[in-house]
Amino acid sequence: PRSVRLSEYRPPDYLIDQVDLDVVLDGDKTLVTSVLEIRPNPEGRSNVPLVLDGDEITLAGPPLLDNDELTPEAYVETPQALRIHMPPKRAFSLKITTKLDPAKNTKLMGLYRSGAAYCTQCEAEGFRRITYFIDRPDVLSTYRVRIEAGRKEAPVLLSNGNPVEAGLLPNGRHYAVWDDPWPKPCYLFALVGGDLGVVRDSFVTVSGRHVGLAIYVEHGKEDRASYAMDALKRSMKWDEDVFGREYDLQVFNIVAVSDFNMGAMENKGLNVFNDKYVLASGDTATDGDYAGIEAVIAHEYFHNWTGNRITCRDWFQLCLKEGLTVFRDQEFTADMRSRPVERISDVRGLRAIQFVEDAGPFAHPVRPDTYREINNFYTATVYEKGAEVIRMLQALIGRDAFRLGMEFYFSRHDGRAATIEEFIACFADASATDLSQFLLWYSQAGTPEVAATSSWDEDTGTYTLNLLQTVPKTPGQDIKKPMVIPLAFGLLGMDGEDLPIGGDNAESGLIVLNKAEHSFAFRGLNSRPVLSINRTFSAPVKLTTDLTENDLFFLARYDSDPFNRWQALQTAALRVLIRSVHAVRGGNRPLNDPRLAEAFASAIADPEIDPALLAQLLALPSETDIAREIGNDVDPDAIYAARIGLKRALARFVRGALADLYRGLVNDGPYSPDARAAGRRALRATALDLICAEQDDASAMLAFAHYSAANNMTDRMSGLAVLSGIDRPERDQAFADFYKRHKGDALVLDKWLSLQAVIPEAGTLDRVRRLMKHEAFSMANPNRVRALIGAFAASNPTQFNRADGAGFDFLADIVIDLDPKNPQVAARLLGAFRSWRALEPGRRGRAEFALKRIAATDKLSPDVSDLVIRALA
Ligand code: HT7
Ligand code: ZN
Repeated sequence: PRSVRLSEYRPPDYLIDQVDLDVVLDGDKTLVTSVLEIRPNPEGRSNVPLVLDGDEITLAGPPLLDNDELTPEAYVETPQALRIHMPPKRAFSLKITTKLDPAKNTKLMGLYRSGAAYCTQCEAEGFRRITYFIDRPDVLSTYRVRIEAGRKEAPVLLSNGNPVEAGLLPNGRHYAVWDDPWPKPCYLFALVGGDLGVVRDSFVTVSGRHVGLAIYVEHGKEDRASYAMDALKRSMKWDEDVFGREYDLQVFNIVAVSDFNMGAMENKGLNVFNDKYVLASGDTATDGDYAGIEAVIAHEYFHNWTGNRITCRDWFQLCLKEGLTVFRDQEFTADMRSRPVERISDVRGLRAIQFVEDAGPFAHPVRPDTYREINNFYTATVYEKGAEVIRMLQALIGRDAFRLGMEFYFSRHDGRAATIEEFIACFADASATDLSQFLLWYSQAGTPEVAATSSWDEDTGTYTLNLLQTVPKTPGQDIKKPMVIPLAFGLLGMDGEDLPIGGDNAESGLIVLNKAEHSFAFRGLNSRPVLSINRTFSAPVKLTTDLTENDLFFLARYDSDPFNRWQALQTAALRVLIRSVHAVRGGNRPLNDPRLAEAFASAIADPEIDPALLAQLLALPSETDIAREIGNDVDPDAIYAARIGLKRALARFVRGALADLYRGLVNDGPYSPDARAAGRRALRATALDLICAEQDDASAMLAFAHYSAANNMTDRMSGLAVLSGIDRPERDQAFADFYKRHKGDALVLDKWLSLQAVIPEAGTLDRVRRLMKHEAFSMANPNRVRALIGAFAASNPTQFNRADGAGFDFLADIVIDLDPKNPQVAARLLGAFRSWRALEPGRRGRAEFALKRIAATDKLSPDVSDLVIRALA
């Protein structure tokens, strides 16, 4: 596929001010008639053909220009484009009709069928699969949409904006008309027609306007939509309170569908959701699912301003809406739940996925400057690192200037398609700061590494901190410039209290490192302090320090920043684990460190620590964390052995305290998904996991008892998750019981598929193959594919990376098979190869072989071919 480059951006030659769509939903005879009000763009080229994008579509007849049929010589049609050779040099209308077969659309882009509904997905380039159009985000139009369908087949007819008309038609058909007054790019267009249940509510905006809210779900699932509705109302209120953003239509509709390529989509006034992010009840969803629903509902709602009212000029600017909106949803969750716990879980996710992406063949800047397939850039770098960049901006200029900058952004760019430069200029103006160096965060890929070393002068009481930054090479970027790195910090005295900080630019507790190397001196101290740096993870960097392990345990106990208490324990544990991996590879037993066990014991004994935070403190770094820290010549089996070995040693040391903790957290009351109750369940699950680390008969019994006693899905799943790692009869018994209980409930059975896919045992690949034939699995549904195959590839490091290469071969077969049907989902699976070069040579060779086999396959989609090319480059 051809590359698109940011440097080659040109404004569109034509603009489309108004779109009138008439959609007749009728199975394989579905017709879409669009009337476009087009005019030459004064900022574009003149006297050039009008080229409308298309993708796998055909015209039902000749186009009409100002109501006159075009002659065959006046235009050319291909499935990829409709070209009008010599359009008028004035405003004109163009009428186009296309014929579609939604049921045959397995790519789930454009207009397709999901269960009892016709639905659409247009971001990034799906609108061109519905009708020919100038499919780019800087062409903004108002839309009026008439939908017609059979009344029985599709009693619900929805589109963007406000409902303006509806009525009955002969032959059991009916229609509805929707009008969206807000100009939008076509990627925000949506339409739904189907037989769906609905839950309704309402919201009164800050200025007193009444908004009708509705969530449409599969019939019979209405009672599972109440948490999503509650999250929606809280999101609407929060955006008014915190960002001064009011909703701007008479209705806000959400539709949950079961076939969806991603999580959800922010179409104006008509969000379409993967049902996984809408449906929840205590019996079917875990606390994690509830948290996911809250975050995704908020995220899509917040797009109404950051994405919809102000959109992106081009797809290179994707982080303009996505990074900013992730930042907003993370802040929302922090306000709704525990700020430190949210920060820890966001950072865990960032490191597990984005840091790995940034260190491998798929590394790219937060704002990429070239792409072959835009669908491959909906990445952790654009989303999560994009959010970190916004958070750093807030840290650098302060909260007040940040809010003012956001106000500038909303007022300057409302109704427009903007760029990162325009966005950053708002904050430069609001803070009177030069942010040109800060822009490097958008253009330089790779995770910066900061080395902090210190010296202490007893005579003068001066503590000197030296900071050195380097940014590693990434594909296409060998030479890097120093970045602006805001590091929140504190110095702890011997009693564990924060010392008042004097000295070089340190009054605010923030060091801004903007050179390759810089020293900061702190004078007038009585004794050598202990440094707590990158508090709250103020910058997304890899930090190394000269802190001793005793310093780390001191921080774990006393740091006033809960994030860094957690970080100190993680760092200490990682040091032990890495030494242990070397020991295991050398044929020795896994290592442990009694000081770590003591730190665990003292955290458990500390009544000040809330359960959700304690659960995080007691969770060891993941296998991915360890692999990332090791960096190369990675042996996943040795990592697994080191980690389980340490877990067992720690659990033995604090066994009594864990048992008390586990017993003390039991709750027989009714299930509530609130953060406090969820935190207690999370801690109880962590305790169970540690107690059962031996994976012996007693562990199997306890985990089975936990599973059996559960009165909600969270507890049931934590029991089953622990059991899944224990090869005892109770495991199969519990899996069979779970299936019987939830047979027919696809979303719940996804959990069942995933847990089996991540069992770290040699038989798992065969189990996955067997499960692919199970009635609970379907290759046509993205959630099922992700639950079974995605979980195996992304979350089972020992079995996906099997030394014999069978895991890689399996995934390659799946990708090759799925690619023609759903290239987006196939390409996403390839993410599992994001760090294949870091593996030890044997596995690396086998991964390369599998990737080359995919690369050699005929007729690969742009999605898959782009990724294999980059993986192998
Ligand atoms: N903006 C949405 C992205 C999305 C998407 C992109 C490509 C293909 C299918 C898709 N479905 C949704 C979701 C979001 O970030 O809010
Ligand atoms: Zn988004």
